[in-house]
Amino acid sequence: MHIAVLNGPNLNLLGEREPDVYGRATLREVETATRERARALGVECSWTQTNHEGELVEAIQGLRGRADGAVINAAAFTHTSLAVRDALLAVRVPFVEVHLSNIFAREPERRHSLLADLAVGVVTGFGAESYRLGLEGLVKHLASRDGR
Ligand code: CA2
Repeated sequence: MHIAVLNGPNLNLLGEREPDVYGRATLREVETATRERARALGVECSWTQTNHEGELVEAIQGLRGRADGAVINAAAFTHTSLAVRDALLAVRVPFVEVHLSNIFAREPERRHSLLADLAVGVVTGFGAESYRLGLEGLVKHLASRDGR
């Protein structure tokens, strides 16, 4: 099983600023922890971060036939991008939406996701742990769907 983890804009700054909102872990540390969990679960994991909407769209298009599922933190594009939504609708790869912060406890414009209704589930507000929880939920979902 191959799970792709996709990260959107500004997440490369993680750990450098706004630790009260996003925690102290760097994106590299979140990646390491997520890869370790993936290895323990026996799944392959790829990791991408981009600050560009078109690159995120292309990364999603590239999931077809390559990944069994995806863990996606589209960051601000979660709230704004019909292009990211359309790419997810096109590829129909099962995904879990994750967020470090609890988007429902933040400004009104962050409380709506253009992606969530397409997701298997959403994990929001557990800091770096959101990625691990999202990965575990997705792997269980895929395994039970495939009768494993
Ligand atoms: O809580 C999340 O994971 C978010 O997806 C993070 C996005 C934000 O736009 C979403 O509403 C919620 C922002 C990622 C930017 O991360 C930064 C980290 C450190 C310093 C500045 C930005």
